[in-house]
Amino acid sequence: MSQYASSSTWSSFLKSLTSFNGDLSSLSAPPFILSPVSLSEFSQYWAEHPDLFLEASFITQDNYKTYLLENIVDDNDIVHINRFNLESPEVTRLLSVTKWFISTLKSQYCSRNESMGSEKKPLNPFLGEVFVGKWENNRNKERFEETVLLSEQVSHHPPITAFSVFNDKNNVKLEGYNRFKATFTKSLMLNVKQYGHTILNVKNETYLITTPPLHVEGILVGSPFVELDGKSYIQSSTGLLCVIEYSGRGYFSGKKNYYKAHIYRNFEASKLKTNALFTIHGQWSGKSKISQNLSGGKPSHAILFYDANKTPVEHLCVKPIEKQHPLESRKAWEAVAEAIKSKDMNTITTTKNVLEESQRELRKQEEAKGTTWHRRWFNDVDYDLISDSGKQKPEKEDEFIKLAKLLHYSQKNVPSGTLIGEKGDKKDNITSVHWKFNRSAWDDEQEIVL
Ligand code: 0T9
Repeated sequence: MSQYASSSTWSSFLKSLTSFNGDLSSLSAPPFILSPVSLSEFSQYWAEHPDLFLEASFITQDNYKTYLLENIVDDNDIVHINRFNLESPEVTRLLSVTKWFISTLKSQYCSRNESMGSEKKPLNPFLGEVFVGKWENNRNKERFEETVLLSEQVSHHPPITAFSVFNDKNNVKLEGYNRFKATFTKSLMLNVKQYGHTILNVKNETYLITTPPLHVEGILVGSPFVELDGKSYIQSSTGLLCVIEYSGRGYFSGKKNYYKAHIYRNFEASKLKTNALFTIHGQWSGKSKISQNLSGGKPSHAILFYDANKTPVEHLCVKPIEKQHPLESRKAWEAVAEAIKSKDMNTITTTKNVLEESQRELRKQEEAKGTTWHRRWFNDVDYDLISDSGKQKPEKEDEFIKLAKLLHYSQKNVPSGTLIGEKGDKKDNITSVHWKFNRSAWDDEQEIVL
C-alpha cells in the first residue's frame, strides 16, 4: 500500500471517481499520483530496444536459418544448437518482429512503475504538442545509424497521439496513432480500451499491429499498475499472422503479465490453435520461451525466446529544454512538471491554468478566423469511401487496406483489434478515419529539429 493511500485527500479523490464522466483531464488528483510526463512521450516506448526494432531488416535469404540458436555451455566452450526448422526468411522475420513487439511491452506498460514507483496520471497533451528525439545507436553506429521518433498530439478532445519512428539507413519505419477510452468499475478498477493501429514497414514487408485493452489495478491502495487483457495481432503482408493473448495473475497461469503467442501461416489457419507453426509463452515483463509445433500439433523442446530483464532499454536522446521549440512537450510543460515534482498543489494549478488558458485563447482566435489548427506531420484519412466528409481518402495501394483484408480487420473507428463482424464493428454510423504520417511534411520541417 502506498503511504498516501490512507490520507483523506486520497479517499476524497476515490469518492470523486465514482461519478467519473469519462474525461480523465477533468479529474483533479492529489499531487503524489500525478506524473510530470506528458502522454505525448509514450510514443517513445515503441523503440527503446532500437536493435530489436531493426533486427528483421537484417534477416535475409542467407542467414534466416540461424535465428534462435540455443547456447549450451559445456565444460570449456559454448555450443550453438539450432533446434528449429525455420522454413523461410518471412517466417524468421515475423518471429523477429514478434520479439521486438514483446520487447516494447515492458516499456509501454511497466516503465513508470520503475521510474516513479507506480503508474501515475500523465499530463494531458495540448493540441499541437510535439515530442521528438532520436536513438543514436552508438554501440553499433555503422550498421544502425540513427532512429528518429516524431510524436504529435493531433487531437485534444478526445486526446489522440500520432507517431512515427523511422530508420532511413535500414529502411525500417513505423507509424501509428493512439486514443483510449477509460471507465471505472464499481471496485475502482480502471478499464481501458485502446483505439488506433500501428504499421511497421521493414524493407518490402509490412505488418499491421493492434494494441490490447488493459486495466489499471491497485487504485484503491494508491499504487496503480497496468495489466493487459485481450489480444494483439501482428498481421504480415506475406499472409503470416501472429496472435498474442494476454492474461494476468491466475487466468491461464499463476503469473502476472503473462502472454501466449501463436504464429500461423495465415488468418484461416489461426482458427485452430493446433495449426500454429510456433508457440511462445511466458511473461512479457520477464522470460518467455518458444517451441515449434511438430506435426500433430505436438510442441518441440522449448528454448528461451526473450528475457525482458536481461535486455536493458536504450533511452531516447532529447534536446536540452533550453534548445526546444515552445511546442515541444518538455519545454511547454516545464513549469507544471517542476511543480509536480515539488508536490506543490497551488503552483500545479496555477501553471496548468496558464497553459490551458493560452490554449483556449488559441481556439477562440481560430474560431473567429474560421480556421483550424494545422497538424504538422500527420493527416486524417477517411477510409469510408462513400462518405463525403471532405477529408483525404486513402491511395489505391494503401497498406492499411491491404493488411486489413488479410486479417479480416475492421477499418472503422472501433477498439484496436476488432475484426469484421465482431461486436463494435456491426454498429452503424461509425466513422473510419485514421491518422497517417506525411513524411514530406517532416522533410520540409523548418522549426523543429532533432
Ligand atoms: C498509449 C499506454 C496508454 C497510452 C496509456 C490509461 C493510461 C493512459 C493511456 C494506453 C501507450 O502506447 C500505452 C500505456 C498506459 C496507459 C495509461 C495507464 C493509466 O493509468 C493512464 C490513465 C489515464 C490514468 O492515468 C488513470 C489515473 C490513475 C493512475 C490514478 C487514479
